[in-house]
Order: sequence, then C-alpha cells, then structure tokens
Amino acid sequence: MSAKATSLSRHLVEEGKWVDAQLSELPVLLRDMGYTAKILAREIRRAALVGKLGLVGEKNPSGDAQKKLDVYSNEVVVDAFTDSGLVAAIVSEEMEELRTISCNDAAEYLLCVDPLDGSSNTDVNGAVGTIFSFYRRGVAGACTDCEAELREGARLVAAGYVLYGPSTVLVCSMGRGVNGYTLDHDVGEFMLSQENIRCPVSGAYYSANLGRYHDWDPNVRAYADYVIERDAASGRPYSLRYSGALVADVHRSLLEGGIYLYPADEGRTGGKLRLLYECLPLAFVVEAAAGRASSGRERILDLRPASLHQTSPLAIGGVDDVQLFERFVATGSP
Ligand code: AFP
Repeated sequence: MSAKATSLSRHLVEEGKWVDAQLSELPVLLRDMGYTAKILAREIRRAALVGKLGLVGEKNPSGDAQKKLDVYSNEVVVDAFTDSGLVAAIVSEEMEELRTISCNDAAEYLLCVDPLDGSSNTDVNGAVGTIFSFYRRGVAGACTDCEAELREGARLVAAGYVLYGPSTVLVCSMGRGVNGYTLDHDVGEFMLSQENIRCPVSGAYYSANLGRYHDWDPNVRAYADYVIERDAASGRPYSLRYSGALVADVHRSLLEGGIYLYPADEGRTGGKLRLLYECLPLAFVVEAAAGRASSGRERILDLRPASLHQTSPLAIGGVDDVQLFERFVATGSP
C-alpha cells in the first residue's frame, strides 16, 4: 500500500467539507461507525474460537432466533454510540423499543441499525454485515418525538453498511456520492478503496430466495422466469447469486449492477426486510450511487414506516433492472 493511501478518517474530513454546516458531526458519526466495525470484524473473525457461535435461545422483535453474535454486535453498537454523545436514540433489529441514549442538546442524531445482517451465515463462515443510517433530529432535548422524526424522509442524512467477507469493507454516503473503504488489519484503519461508486444501470446477476418462488405473486414469478430466459441481445439469462446476507448481495449489485429481490409472498404479505434498518439505509446508498430501490410499486425512500420494525418488499440495484421488475409487478410483462 502506498504511503499516499487515504484513511477513512482523513477522507471523511475531506467529504465533510461538502456537507451542510448543520451536519458537521456526520463525519464523526461515520468515523465512530468505522471504529465499531473494527471491533465487530475482530470478534466475527475469532467467534468460533471464543465461544461466540450458535444461538442464544431468544427471539428478536421480528421473531428470528437470536445468535450470540447478534446480541454481542448490538451491545457493541449501542455502547459505541452511547459514548459518542451525538446520538439521542437508537432503533435496532435486536431491540423491541427505541433506546433513548441522551436528551442533551448535542445529541442531534438518531441511529437505525441492523448490527449483524445475515446472521444465519455466522456458523458456516459466510458473509455477514452491519447496516446503519443516521437521521438528523429537528428538535433538540427530549426524545418523545423520535419515532415521528423517523417518518420524515428528509431527516435521513447518511447511511451505509459494513460487509465482513474475505475483507471487511465499509460503504457509506452522506448524500453526495458513495465511497468504499477496506480494512487494512496491519495498519488498523479503513482505507479508501472505491471512490465515488456508480451503480451500473443493469447487470448480469439476480439475487432472490427462489425457495419462495411458489409463494410469490404470479407477476413476480413471471419476472423470475423472464430473467433466466435465453436472449443474448438483452444479456439473458442472468446468473443467480444469493448469499443469505442482504449486504453481500446488495454490494454485488451496487458494484456490478443487477438486482436483489425480496418480494412479498403468501406467508409474508408485507415482505420480510425491515424498512428502517435494512431497506431505507441501503436505498439511500444505492440511490446516491445512481441506482434504484423500490418496493415494486413505490420508491423505498418515499415510504414512511408506521412502526419501528415495519417490513417492506424490496427490489434494489441498477436502475434498468429495478424498473424492469417494477413493470413486471404492474403488468406481468416487460
Ligand atoms: P438478519 O440476519 O439481519 O435477520 O437478515 C437476514 C435477511 O434479512 C437478509 O440479510 C437476507 O437477504 C434475508 O434475510 C435472507 O432471508 P431468507 O433466508 O428468507 O432467504
């Protein structure tokens, strides 16, 4: 690595020059998320050696069995942002209620987080992730109106994810462009590795749990049938890539185009993925990179969560791929 390589901290200072003066603490929050990710990366790497694999025996608010690493990751995130003094409250996949952290005037932000996305992969050494977003509060002090503020889309001011794969990558955006940083374990820093990521309008891959095919709406099934038809002119058939970790599959779509889908189905009429800490943050990142995120009928960033753990169908990736999916949802054909 060249001595000229740019660290996350340094790059955030540069990027921070472009954000609104009111948002001057955003680079600090993203730096703190980088620090949190380093702790989690270390613990995920050695989980099998320190007794952190397997189930806790409890369910989270969405009814999923909690893994030890889910609980640990949640504690690390909550502790890190409790210490920051900048966050008023946290919404997490692993906590039923919004957790109030601080009612100080300096605590101007709300954090929504899925501390460990794809936790079914932990025990098989598969990719996992962390998904996060920051909302800027309108009112300082008491947190009585925090849930209402999370329904104001314009308050979503930064978002990103961390992918713990063969390397640990943090991808984030403060609204203007999207950058990727790779953790250099020797230096102990995230280093800028993908500057100004642009999502290709289409790609050669689709990601979906085809085990649910027979539970999907016929129009969604028609789309899945269409992408695997042979048609060289339109780049079909698409290849299937599905890892069980949203972050890993969306990362592929962001860098290479294509689409990730988790549609509604007979058992989950509102979809599976949670709006506040899965769909909205990833939609913010992908759209900042010129991609698209949709429920199939509406733009994800226009949706307003009625409750903390509300779900939505999700289609996310290249603009052309997602718009094609939306046409199928509406009409059953391209
Ligand atoms: P969690 O581990 O945070 O609950 O996330 C898993 C996930 O929401 C997402 O990462 C996957 O893409 C999706 O669920 C996998 O769901 P299926 O097992 O139903 O395909």
